[in-house]
Amino acid sequence: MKVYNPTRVRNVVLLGHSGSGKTTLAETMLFEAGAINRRGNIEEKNTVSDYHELEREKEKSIFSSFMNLDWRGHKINLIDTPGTSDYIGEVVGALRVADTAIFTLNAENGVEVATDSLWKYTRKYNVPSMFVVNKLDNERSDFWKAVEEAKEHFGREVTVVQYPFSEGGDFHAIIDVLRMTMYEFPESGGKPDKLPIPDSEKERAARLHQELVEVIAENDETLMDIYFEHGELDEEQMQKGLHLSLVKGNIYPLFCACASRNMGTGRIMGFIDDVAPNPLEANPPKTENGEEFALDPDGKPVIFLFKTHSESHVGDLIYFKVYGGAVSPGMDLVNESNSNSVRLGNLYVTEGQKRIEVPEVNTGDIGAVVKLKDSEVNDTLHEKGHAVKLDPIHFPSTTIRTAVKLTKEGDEDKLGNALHQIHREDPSAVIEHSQELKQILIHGQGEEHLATIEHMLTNRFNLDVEFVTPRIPYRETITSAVKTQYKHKKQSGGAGQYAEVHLLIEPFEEGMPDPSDMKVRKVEEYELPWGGKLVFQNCIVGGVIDNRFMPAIVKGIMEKMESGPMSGCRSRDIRVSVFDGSMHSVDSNEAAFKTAARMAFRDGFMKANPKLMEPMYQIEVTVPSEYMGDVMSDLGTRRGQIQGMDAEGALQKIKAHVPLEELDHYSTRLKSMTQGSATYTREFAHYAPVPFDVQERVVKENLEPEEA
Ligand SMILES: Nc1nc2c(ncn2[C@@H]2O[C@H](COP(=O)(O)OP(=O)(O)OP(=O)(O)O)[C@@H](O)[C@H]2O)c(=O)[nH]1
Ligand SMILES: [Mg+2]
Repeated sequence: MKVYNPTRVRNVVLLGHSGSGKTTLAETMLFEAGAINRRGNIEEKNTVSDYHELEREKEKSIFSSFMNLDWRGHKINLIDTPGTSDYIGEVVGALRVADTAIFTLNAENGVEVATDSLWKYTRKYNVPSMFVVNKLDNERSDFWKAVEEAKEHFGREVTVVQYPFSEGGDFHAIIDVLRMTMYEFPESGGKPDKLPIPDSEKERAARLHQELVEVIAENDETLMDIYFEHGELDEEQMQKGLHLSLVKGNIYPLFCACASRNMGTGRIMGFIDDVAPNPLEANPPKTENGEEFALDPDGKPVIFLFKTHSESHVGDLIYFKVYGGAVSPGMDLVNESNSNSVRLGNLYVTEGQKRIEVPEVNTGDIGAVVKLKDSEVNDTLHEKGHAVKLDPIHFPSTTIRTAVKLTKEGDEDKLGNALHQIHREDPSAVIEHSQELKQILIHGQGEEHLATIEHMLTNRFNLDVEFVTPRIPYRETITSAVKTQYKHKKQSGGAGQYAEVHLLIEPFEEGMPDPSDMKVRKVEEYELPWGGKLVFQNCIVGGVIDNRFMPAIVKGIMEKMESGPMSGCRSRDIRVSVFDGSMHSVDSNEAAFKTAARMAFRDGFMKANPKLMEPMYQIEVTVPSEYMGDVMSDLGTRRGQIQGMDAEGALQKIKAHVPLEELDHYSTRLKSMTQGSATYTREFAHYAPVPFDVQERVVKENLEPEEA
């Protein structure tokens, strides 16, 4: 395997709605470039990219896969990503290391839902982008409609470089308005003949050529001058202009292909070689502190880990991009996240599942390494004494959660390890071991994402699991102030137990005044690990309870707050003032005061008009206007409170507060209500009182009687 100079490397990510042909396009490119000698396809389940068992079963991509090919002396690293929105975690990692994005559009459907949402990511990362309208052989193919839609959604920067001479079953030739040539393909695809543009198309081709020249000239003063003077740019000038415009995001060139019949990929790869930016020219990454980090091929080695993948018999394969210098096996680097020194083992480039050992990976290039100690996605590795930490990949917040339960006991550790590994490989799946809910939760990106995780737990990790509805982390609080007391007295055999406490229990609010009939001697404020506060005030007069018993009293209260008096859920935002009580010279001890405080608190709490609170989430739904009414009325049935609405082009954004309980399966419902065209994000907002019927139900379900 050759080692390439950074200027000859192109990192290209394929993006687009599921089924638009990314995997097929990648396969065709590999074949055309001679990286494989047999062209697989989705139906026969033998593509290089979709090599996982589950991908073959479902006939779609689930993971990003990394391939590389040589096209005329350039190394093109191709990253094929899944188009299903549930696997967005796979896409954001790939986008972080790509220097060019190719969006595939299905010629039959034009711009689809995922195209829109993926587009937003490329804008966020400033990745130069181009389009390939694929499936032009489809009977319902409508190239010009797809172009119109692309311009509507992504702007007039979408510029036609190629269009089909004819579409549907008769598709066999592409007119290229950059080269002003027609490419005519043999029946089986492959290398086309270059022909003059037929007379019938001359006018249209000339007009589109002119448009292209103008867009290019617009973005460069020198070229503009040449254009004014000569009324034309030559091919070299066009390429230079296209390159500058592409890097600046002033043009999104659009090409044609029929991936399954092997037509059009050669020209696209040529364009990537000649026009797409090399890793030194694309937007530099930022450091963790937001400073730009320029790639220096002659500098000290720096690598960024962006993907972990586990292969049987190999263990974790970690993909990295080199952001400075060059790395080779045996090199010692420091992992900036944990300051550990790590030695690089064998280095590879991959062709889907196949690993090819390489002696070195240069700046800008992508490689993979096995058995890298104590390292994971988002770590930066650098030479000792040359510390740098690159901005991590920001994975999207999750939209769905489930609880996972073992169907038989005894596999707890195995389940824990499996979930840890799943998160390592896919940080967009978040695992939560909730002590509070006594459940293990998996948070993910959609129903299909969770189903894939379940499949992995069952098939890859051989676990018998069940996904069940997660409990809701309710909170308890009180709404009025009460005074309460409890005397704990026990005489059993030897030493007895004695403690008496009198408490004032009030709903806590910031800035509330001291109790009017007490003198506060000491205030302690506790931030509760589950949110909210406990404020404890010592108002004892005349030393009726020793100071040394105060911590035990707090402990007793805290215990009851952790397992709330009303429903066993956690309590919050309460002020307790201990103002009276008594002790016994022999029988009083910490345990006795803890019990007395716990019981007094419990009794008082129940008399203080307790209220159950539920977590409210701030959600933001993005939906085409025509489904707006349906989404709004559905939110009404979910006890949603609309906070606001905003128009964004043809889309509407709805902001609302919705109880977590009502968000179970919301992403699925939203998809089915809007034919998959709506997306949503969610984030915890605050706690709010639950309706009376919910409170009654939860209390009944959870309350266990308690003895002192
Ligand atoms: N007629 C026709 N079918 C194609 C073409 N390209 C791909 N297909 C078919 O379209 C289907 C989807 O293709 P994929 O390559 O899996 O699409 P993808 O974009 O990778 O989809 P995801 O992996 O789900 O994101 C498969 O059945 C392909 O055989 C094409 O140019 N013409
Ligand atoms: Mg695919």
